[in-house]
Amino acid sequence: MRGYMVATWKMAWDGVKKGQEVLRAGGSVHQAIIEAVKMVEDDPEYHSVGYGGLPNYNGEVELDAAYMDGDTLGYGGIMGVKNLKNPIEVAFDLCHYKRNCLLAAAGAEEYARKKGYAFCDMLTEEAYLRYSRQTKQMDMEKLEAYGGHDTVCVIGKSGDTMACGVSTSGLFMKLPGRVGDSPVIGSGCYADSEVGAAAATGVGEDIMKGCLSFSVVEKLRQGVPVQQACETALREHMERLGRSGHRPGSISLIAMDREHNIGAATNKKAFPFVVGDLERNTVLYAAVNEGGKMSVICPDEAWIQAYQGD
Ligand code: SD4
Repeated sequence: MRGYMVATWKMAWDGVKKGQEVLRAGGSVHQAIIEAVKMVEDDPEYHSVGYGGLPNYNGEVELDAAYMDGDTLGYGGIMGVKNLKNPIEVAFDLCHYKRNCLLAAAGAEEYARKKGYAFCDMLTEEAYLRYSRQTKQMDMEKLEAYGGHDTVCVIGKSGDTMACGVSTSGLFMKLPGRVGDSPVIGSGCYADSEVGAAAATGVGEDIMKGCLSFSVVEKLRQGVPVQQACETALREHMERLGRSGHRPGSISLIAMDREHNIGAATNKKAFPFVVGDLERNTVLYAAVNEGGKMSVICPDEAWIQAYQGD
């Protein structure tokens, strides 16, 4: 498949549609990506991004985000930030700087306040109820952060410019201060307009061990076709983790090359992703993994109805 935008999970559908409208109206690829991510951040229905994100062990929503401009290789990221309405805006802001482009916790919040970004209470009643039910059953000694994943990652291309934005509340019940792959350059995302862009969602600790987004982009640089680049990067990483005796959690990848070709791979059974295609349609696809053999399908209505995730 080929497209102008590709984004992780079914939840990105409305955002990709909005991003396409921005492009159609003459907006930049950066505006399109930011609008797409913000739609997911603002929607309380989605429990691992922005408002309504599930909290950490202390009941606080801690947010991570990143943005990479593939023309300049400018990279901005924030991590462990509380009560910031749209983390992606601040990550994008920071990608224009040569220094101080990755900010954590209080420092990132101070920067966002000074620049006038909106703050609000990001913990919804529903997220708090889920947290309360969970804490009753939990023993700190046995703490294992929730293994599901739904980070929103959006890659876009317009003209020759490629870019990528990522936003997440990380893993449910994570330890306070825990940071995953999402804001870490080359792990959660990477974009180089000369070559292509890639992004990852899943268990950050496992993704970071392979710097997986950078790994996919480097394969593109070597001339590997984009679908093969995603599959090979993931398979090699899984094999390496296997040799180390580590059993990784779920990992999924999306990528786009500079000819607008799109690839995706997952170690889950299925991983839905959304493409804003060259004919301006918004299309849901899924990478399906049957015993290590990957295929990309265009799911039918029954598949979509049966799908339980975000
Ligand atoms: C993380 N990669 O913090 C993120 C998790 C994720 O939905 O994808 N969450 O490790």
